[in-house]
Amino acid sequence: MTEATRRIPVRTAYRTCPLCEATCGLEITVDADDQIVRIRGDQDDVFSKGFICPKGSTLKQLHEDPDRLRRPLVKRDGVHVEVSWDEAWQVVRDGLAGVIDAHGRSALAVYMGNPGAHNLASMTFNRAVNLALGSFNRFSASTVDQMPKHVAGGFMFGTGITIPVPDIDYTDYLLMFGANPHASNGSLCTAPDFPGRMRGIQERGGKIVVVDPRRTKTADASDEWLPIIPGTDVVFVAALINELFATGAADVGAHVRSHVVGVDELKSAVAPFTPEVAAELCGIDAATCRRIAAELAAAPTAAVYGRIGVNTVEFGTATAWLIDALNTVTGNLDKRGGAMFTLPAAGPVTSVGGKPGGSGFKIGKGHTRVRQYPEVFGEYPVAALGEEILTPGEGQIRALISLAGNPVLSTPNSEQLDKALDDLDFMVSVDIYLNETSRHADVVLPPPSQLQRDHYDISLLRLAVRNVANYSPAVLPMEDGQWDEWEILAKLAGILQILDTSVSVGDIDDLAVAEMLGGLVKNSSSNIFGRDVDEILRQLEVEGLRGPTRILDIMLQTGPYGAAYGSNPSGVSVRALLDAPHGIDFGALEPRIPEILRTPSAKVELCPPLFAENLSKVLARVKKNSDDKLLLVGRRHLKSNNSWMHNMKVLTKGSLSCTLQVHPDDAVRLGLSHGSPARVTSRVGSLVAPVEVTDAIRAGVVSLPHGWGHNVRGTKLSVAAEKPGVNSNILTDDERIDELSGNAVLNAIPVTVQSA
Ligand SMILES: Nc1nc2c(c(=O)[nH]1)N[C@H]1C(S)=C(S)[C@@H](COP(=O)(O)OP(=O)(O)OC[C@H]3O[C@@H](n4cnc5c(=O)[nH]c(N)nc54)[C@H](O)[C@@H]3O)O[C@H]1N2
Ligand SMILES: Nc1nc2c(c(=O)[nH]1)N[C@H]1C(S)=C(S)[C@@H](COP(=O)(O)OP(=O)(O)OC[C@H]3O[C@@H](n4cnc5c(=O)[nH]c(N)nc54)[C@H](O)[C@@H]3O)O[C@H]1N2
Ligand code: SF4
Ligand SMILES: [Mo]
Repeated sequence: MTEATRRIPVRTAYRTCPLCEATCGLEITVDADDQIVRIRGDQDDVFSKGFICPKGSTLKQLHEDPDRLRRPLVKRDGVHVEVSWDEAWQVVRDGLAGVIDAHGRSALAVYMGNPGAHNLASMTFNRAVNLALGSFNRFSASTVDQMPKHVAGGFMFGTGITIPVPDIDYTDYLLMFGANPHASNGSLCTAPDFPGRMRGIQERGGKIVVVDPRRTKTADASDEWLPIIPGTDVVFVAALINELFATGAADVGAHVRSHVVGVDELKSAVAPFTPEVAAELCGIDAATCRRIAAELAAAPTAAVYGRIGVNTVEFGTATAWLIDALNTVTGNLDKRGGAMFTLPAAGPVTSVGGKPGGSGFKIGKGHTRVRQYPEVFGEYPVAALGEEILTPGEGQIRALISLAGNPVLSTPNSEQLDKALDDLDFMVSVDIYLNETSRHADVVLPPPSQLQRDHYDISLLRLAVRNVANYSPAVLPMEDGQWDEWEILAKLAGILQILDTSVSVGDIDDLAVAEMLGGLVKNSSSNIFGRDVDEILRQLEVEGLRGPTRILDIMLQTGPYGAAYGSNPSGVSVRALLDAPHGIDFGALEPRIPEILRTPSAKVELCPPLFAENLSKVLARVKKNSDDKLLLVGRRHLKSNNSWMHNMKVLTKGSLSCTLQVHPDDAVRLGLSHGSPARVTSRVGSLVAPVEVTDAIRAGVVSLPHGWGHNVRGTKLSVAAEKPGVNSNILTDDERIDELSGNAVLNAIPVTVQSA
């Protein structure tokens, strides 16, 4: 008899999975001792309808993992030991005060990792930490990820978060660049059961084309695979647009015509990119390029979508821009079945009313010290973090606060960053594991497990293919003495601010709420404009809300479907969502232009001059690759999640997935055989990985997944250490970034490969 069958479930909880962007609803049964009995897909979830991947049910194993930290750790004589929270906070205060006394606040930095985007506490309280820092040294996983999309959206539509999503449930034609939703379950396109939704396109008689140097599962499930040379998509997309202009097929459509400017400028900008030029550089012949352009033009509706494989490259922003320009000139911007904008229940600013037009998107509010990289979307490129720590001089970073991040495995030239973290005077990690990054921290502050906190996907539901809201209260109670993640963040912010441990978490929470409500009652487009703040605070008190859930309630109530604290009794609030445990569906995406636009012109800027200028450099920089080098790309596996779920035995059992994929022709030429070790060397580093010979990759390209390399001392990851894999970011180059966004270049890395 298994353990699960012995346990008797006494209650069922519904909870959105926080592990990836798909936001699947989970049905979780719990026994009388608050032990998880079973986790499966929630059939009644309004969005995911029962879909679940192999990771979803491992929230149980994650919660029960003996390696997951329960108490704060402090490093003493090089070894981490458990201490009380009071002791930990004192060490935090003293460490920060020491660095500030010696070097000033410009020596402080923060790094925010990916799980923060899936976490209600981080979404509402990371801001307090950032503000209290008193330095501009903010870094995050966004610059190894989607920053190009923020910049493209910012200049084209007016805010960094105005990012269109492919309307996959209604489209007739999906053209995907550098995305593998069969492994990732989709990204910047929140769509639980992405594979099922792809099948839906085909069942409706539509077509899916995948552009990827690897023949992924997604490519296999599609109608056509175009094995492009890595790093060249910018040329191919420009050529598609050029071809549409050349054949007279380019047309933004009557529905947005009066709201789009820059069509002629776009036409000139892409003029050098003929299908013949694309064929030479991208490895996709001119006839195919012309045919795809014609298919896009002819399809009743079409959506073009690009993700990691085209975001983390040298021309990531230009590619992201051109993809949405392509959506526009095929008449598919803001049209059902095309590229559309979500109207989320909770934020951002474009969802709480207001007119088109605004101050627009700007970059360069500050510059990094060493290489003068401009600030983008409130932060600096994480590729520069290592050099900012290691390079002496005024403003050198001496202390780091790492919030839910593992940059040692996830950012470029990670051996350099590993050294840099060793060199710091003080480091704090807020993390559930002692891993490759947090092992450097003087203090590690562990939040409770994913099942012990309230959840709402603020950021991912802003990018969903339907307008959906879903709130889940914590499934399991906290243990005695545990600190919730928002309390940790608020306390950290308070200590940063006044360098005193007596600061009260409740005061910081109250301050944040007062500031938020104060702004809303003065905003004439808000649904609580002119209302009395105290009256609303009293309502919140009656509901017994505090922390992130109180802030969420304000966002929901003042959002587009909001209850507005009594003015719209049938509207949405935390209470309303508690009464709807499977979520509320507000329907399919609806057109939002011009209301959503916040550019100074109040128009869609189809050809921002900065982007056109960047595009003009492409042909000089994107060269044919020399024959002695191979191009390294990354990949994801369904049962892995960036760097941090390799301690779950249920996910890592079976053959090791951290292999170097090599095409059979390259294997023969280089004398490599399946399973044998190969040495891979780039400008910055070298490693040895086992070879996987496969024809599911373009010749001349090799692939390693990221997030591995768990064989370092001083961590507590007993399962992951058994199958450590290698860290692919030893090979990626911190000196190569997309100059418009500061995004790291993680794909199309020139490497040499030899038998080891
Ligand atoms: N070569 C290459 N590198 C890549 C990529 C690639 O495609 N190729 N992808 C990039 C992308 S898209 C991303 S998003 C980044 C990710 O980069 P990071 O965000 O730096 O790394 P993660 O692996 O997500 O690690 C998250 C950390 O948060 C901890 N954690 C998990 N849940 C919680 C929580 O609820 N609270 C707290 N406080 N901590 C938590 C984990 O233990 C882990 O230490 O990696 C990037 N790196
Ligand atoms: N199972 C699982 N799911 C995840 C994650 C995970 O680690 N594991 N991570 C989550 C995160 S943080 C993110 S950001 C998303 C990312 O979600 P996706 O963007 O779907 O990421 P990948 O699955 O890495 O797919 C990227 C694809 O780009 C291809 N590629 C590489 N270089 C190029 C290029 O130059 N041109 C083109 N056209 N293609 C290229 C790669 O071969 C790969 O197939 O996934 C999320 N979901
Ligand atoms: S697809 Fe993503 S959200 Fe859904 S169960 Fe898997 S990890 Fe969780
Ligand atoms: Mo990511």
